[in-house]
Amino acid sequence: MVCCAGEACRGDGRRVAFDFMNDPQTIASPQQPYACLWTPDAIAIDGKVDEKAWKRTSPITDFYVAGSTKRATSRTTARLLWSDTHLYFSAEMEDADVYGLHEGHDPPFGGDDVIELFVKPSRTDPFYWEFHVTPRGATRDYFYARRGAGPNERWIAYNSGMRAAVTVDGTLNRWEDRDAGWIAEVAIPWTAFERMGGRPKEGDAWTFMVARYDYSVHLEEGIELSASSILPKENFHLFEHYQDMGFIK
Ligand SMILES: [Ca+2]
Ligand SMILES: [Ca+2]
Repeated sequence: MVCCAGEACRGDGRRVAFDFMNDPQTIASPQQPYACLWTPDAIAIDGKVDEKAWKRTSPITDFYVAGSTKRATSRTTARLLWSDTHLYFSAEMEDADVYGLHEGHDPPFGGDDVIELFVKPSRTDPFYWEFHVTPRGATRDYFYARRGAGPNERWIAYNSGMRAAVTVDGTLNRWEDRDAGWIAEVAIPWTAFERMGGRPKEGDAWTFMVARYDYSVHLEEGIELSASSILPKENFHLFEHYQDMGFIK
């Protein structure tokens, strides 16, 4: 069956209409909305995407080189889930050269492999969020009150309370060999989104995009930027192109 913009298909084939937050004139993404499934079970944040709840989700596997319509070379499988307490995010990434130097929370940005989740609850309200995880387990979180209103340093001061765990299948920071990849598993408490009302209601629709920097000696250019939306430029802040996601119970 085909779902229209503003609807999501559930596993059982039912359509669920979304309530776009005070925003009837949504700039519709060409992508079908992602159905973000609810889970009553706690997710163990251990870098393993083996919970039953993860297996029930629909995987996000279409990733494009940023600024083009070309499919990404480095494959990514991302998933989203929600519960009463958290938004959960996971990404399983193929990566032949897993690399990351930074550690801890909110280290300076730059130079590491990184998986990024952008979340924008409304297409008309300017607020949006960005969450990072690197293969070394470094995390960053940003809240932007408005795009362009100052550098990232201004917005990284925000703390979401995110938790993340990573597993690496290969050898971190050893470029001479060939790695299989890495996995990031993330829990973001709904309090992180208090400025937009916190936890959504069933049937609400937000927007999101998953993005990635892959540095690799095995890639022709040495680096690949990819995203779960097609972006007209190499800029992950082009939120007009984020995908709708509906919160489904
Ligand atoms: Ca887990
Ligand atoms: Ca890499």
